[in-house]
Amino acid sequence: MKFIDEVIITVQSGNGGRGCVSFRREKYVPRGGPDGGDGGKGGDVILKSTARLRTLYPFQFKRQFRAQNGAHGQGQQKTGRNGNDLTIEIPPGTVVKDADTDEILQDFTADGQSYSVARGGKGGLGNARFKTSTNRTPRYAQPGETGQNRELKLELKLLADVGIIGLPNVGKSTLLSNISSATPKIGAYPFTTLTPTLGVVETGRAEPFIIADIPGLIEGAHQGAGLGIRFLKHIERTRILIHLLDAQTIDPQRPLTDYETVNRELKFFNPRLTQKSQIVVLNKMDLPATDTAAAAFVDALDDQPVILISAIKKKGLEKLISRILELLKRSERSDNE
Ligand SMILES: Nc1nc2c(ncn2[C@@H]2O[C@H](COP(=O)(O)OP(=O)(O)OP(=O)(O)O)[C@@H](O)[C@H]2O)c(=O)[nH]1
Ligand SMILES: [Mg+2]
Repeated sequence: MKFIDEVIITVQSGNGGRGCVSFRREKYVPRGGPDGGDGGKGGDVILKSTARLRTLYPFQFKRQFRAQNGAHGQGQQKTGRNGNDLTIEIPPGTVVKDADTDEILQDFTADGQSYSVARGGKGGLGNARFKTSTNRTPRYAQPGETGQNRELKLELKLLADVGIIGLPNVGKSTLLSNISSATPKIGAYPFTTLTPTLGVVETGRAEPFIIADIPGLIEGAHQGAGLGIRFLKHIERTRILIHLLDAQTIDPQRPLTDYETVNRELKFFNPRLTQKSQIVVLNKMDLPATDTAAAAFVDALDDQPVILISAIKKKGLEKLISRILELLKRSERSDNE
């Protein structure tokens, strides 16, 4: 499941400050010696991975980065201040390439790694440095070194944070298409989705998250029925699952049948998948007679909260997204512990 986020940014490290040409002026010392200080070093541009970010989304708004220049040197041997380094945060999983050569500069695999991509220019030496026995009044100083300007390509292989599971035809792809940027195929028949699809959900409230719609599961999928369960490997690394059900196909007499079927297949594939946080969602609540089925389902499920939506009418989606954000936040905290 390849889904790559890619962005090109320009970084510029700070220029070094100019060295200063200056001579001491003191009472009774008509011709003081040179006292021009050195220029400060320009700031570096540093990339740093942080687990707080999951996408390259912030770079949609800002693509040019500049570290501070070093200050110029001054008289009385005053060295100019060094420019501040500029740290750019990127999500773990980002590969940084030189945009011109495509050479890989750094592969950020974990949280908290940093790498300097552009070194700040050195400060120029002030004239005080050039005093010699033969030249006691040097009238020159060095200019500061110019900072580096680089184009970088950031590439991030997206991993899904949230997986949507459920029987065929329950509306998984419809849900994906209505909350994310993805445009999966939707059809009024089972197995419309043949391969997993990823979408980015931009909520405006938090970091965007990645959601994966996977092909429908059916009873016996672990033995190869339908499309089988090999797609489940794509959700092994998600933080949470949305278990989507079609409210219209729920039999009020045995409301948990579909729900249990899917959970059973998950367990056959990998028992650890059943321990992931699941958000149970009943879809197609716009259809007639779904209220009764939903009530029976909620009753039978007992302690677990159930979210009711109509993916097609975009009803209840805000609530679902809030719940996802809440659980993602919680799972982040437990990752850091
Ligand atoms: N009435 C109603 N129909 C819906 C809703 N959501 C999806 N549908 C319809 O249900 C059918 C299946 O939708 P899909 O989104 O393709 O379902 P899926 O779960 O991705 O199906 P597979 O990919 O085959 O597993 C389509 O005809 C949709 O228009 C809903 O909220 N209400
Ligand atoms: Mg589908």
